[in-house]
Amino acid sequence: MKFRDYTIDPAAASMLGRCSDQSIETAWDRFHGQQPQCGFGLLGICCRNCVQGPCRINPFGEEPSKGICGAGADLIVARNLLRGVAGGAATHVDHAYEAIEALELAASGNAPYQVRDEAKLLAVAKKLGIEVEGKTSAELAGEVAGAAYSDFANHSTKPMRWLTATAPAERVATWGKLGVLPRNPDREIREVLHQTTMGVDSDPVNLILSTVKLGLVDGYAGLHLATDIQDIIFGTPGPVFSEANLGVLKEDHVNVIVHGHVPLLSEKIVEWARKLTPEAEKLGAKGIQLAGICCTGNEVLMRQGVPIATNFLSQELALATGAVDAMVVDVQCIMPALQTVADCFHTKIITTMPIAKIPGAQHIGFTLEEVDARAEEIVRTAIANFVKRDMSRVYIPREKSAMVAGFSVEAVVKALACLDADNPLKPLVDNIANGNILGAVATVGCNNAKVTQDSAHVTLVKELIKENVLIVTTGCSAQALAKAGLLLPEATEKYAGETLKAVLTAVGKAAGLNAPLPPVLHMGSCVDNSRIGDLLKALADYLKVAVKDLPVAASAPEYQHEKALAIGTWAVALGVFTHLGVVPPVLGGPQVASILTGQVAEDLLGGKFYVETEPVKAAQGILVHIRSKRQKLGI
Ligand code: BF8
Ligand code: SF4
Repeated sequence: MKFRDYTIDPAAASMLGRCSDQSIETAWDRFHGQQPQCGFGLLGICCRNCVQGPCRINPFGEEPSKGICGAGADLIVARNLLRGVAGGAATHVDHAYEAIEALELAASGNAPYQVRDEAKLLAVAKKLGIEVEGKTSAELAGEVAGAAYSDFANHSTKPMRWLTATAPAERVATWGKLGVLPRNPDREIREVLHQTTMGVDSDPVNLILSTVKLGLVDGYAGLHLATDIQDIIFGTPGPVFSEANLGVLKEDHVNVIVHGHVPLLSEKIVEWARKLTPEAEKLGAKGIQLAGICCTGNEVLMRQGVPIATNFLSQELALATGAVDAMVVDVQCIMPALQTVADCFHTKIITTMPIAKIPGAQHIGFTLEEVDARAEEIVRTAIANFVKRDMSRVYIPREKSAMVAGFSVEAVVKALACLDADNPLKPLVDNIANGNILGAVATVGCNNAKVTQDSAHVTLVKELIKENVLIVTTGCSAQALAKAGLLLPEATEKYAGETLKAVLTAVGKAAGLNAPLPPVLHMGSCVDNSRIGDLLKALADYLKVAVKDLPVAASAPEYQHEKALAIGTWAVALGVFTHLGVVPPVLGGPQVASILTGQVAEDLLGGKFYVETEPVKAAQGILVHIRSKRQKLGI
């Protein structure tokens, strides 16, 4: 069946069959409609930065070798990449900024958010050097929000405070020497938009350094800031049981899907869905079934146990079940095509953010101050829409997989403390040192229509855990692995190498689970890649080495978004060997490509990009890297 080439997810494959029968167009159809894709674009050598263009460079060494202004291939590639990374960083920074606003309003009692995690508030305040003694949590929350704002109001040349408070000291020194320490996130994003316009920077190397700087903006003013503040407001996740895949939707329930990235609204929707369940029952539903897609889904999974409906590439397929009464979207990764699919059914798409509207969708704009009223309105709208559902057109695939999620660093440390209360990281480090755990790999990022959905995530992970590599995961990668049943103790039994299995079994037993820990630990949404950064820092500090010396790697096997380029750049800047399973649009610039994937990046940063589209080969490349790091550490 052709849909097997499209996805390895059986629920998605069966929905694709239904869509085809009903002439519902999906991203896969449009992907085929785009073939062949533009070779200049794929190589990154098309420039539209001024209206003399577009200019294209001949990739075969013939003319034209320069744009009208004289820009060559490497310059065009470097500028395009930097703009992409700036776009990615802007999303995360904007997301984090809203979280600060919510914390500030919570502190002043002007919005219905609270400090749910006092311990995290104290930890964040202390890392920022804020005096905590004798202060109420509202005072402290106000000061932490103030410290976050101060980065955005930094008009000096001092580096961002959130970065210097969070990043390993060795890294801060390295980045300082390279001149890439960001000052103010807004200023850096503005500056690179300036830098990349026609007739400003024509030095590809200088542009790459700015790309690294923007990666740091992403890592600290985006990812870290968002996670830190969201944990303070909504709580730091701990282990939670849930389910993933379209089978979580229920025929006899009001089905509401939350999709996007920002938990400030979706957390409230969870609250209101619980409160308004009797209203749904009055209309004949058995209850309200919430489910998530993309990172808003991960946020409410990690903290509330809300199941995952599906991941990025199959978002339209969730609507094609005909069973979704409302899909509530905020920002990022929301396909514009959703409304077209919703129009085939009774489904309401509800947009909620001023910067993310969809023609034809219902807009219920939310503000932090009035979030409760809007969340209530949204859930009531979904309930009212339930009665309009045409049950004869409902088809919900049965597939769903159980999973364990919620592995914040705090939760991992707590589980390890069951083995060694005084020194929780010791059992982990000892088992890495003695080779029971060969290393650790973070699989992150998206789906991409260029890759059979979920196949690269799942294949890569199975190859690695078989070789005793522990996996941590976030984003749509985590959702792919959840659907494939890899976030379960049974997956340890079935797929993990013998020594990894023994370690996970011992930790699981000590933590009172009566089963091994899963071989893949779900650490959250894409902004929660910050948690992986924190884990690496903790391990490096414990071992008294730099992050770049650890036997670890990162992988984005099926990434699509500019955000993934930004996160990947941050990972490389941290010193992490970072695999990309989709070729980034840089190959048309040989100098740029060789800097990013070669010795220069490694010499300057300790990390580099590794591009390999075949997941089994990618796993082998990652294993070679991990083994070489072990050898250098003498373990
Ligand atoms: O921020 S993994 S498809 S949902 S971009 Fe988007 Fe990619 Fe999914 Fe989360 Ni991350
Ligand atoms: Fe062409 Fe230069 Fe304008 Fe780009 S900036 S479109 S290369 S003239």
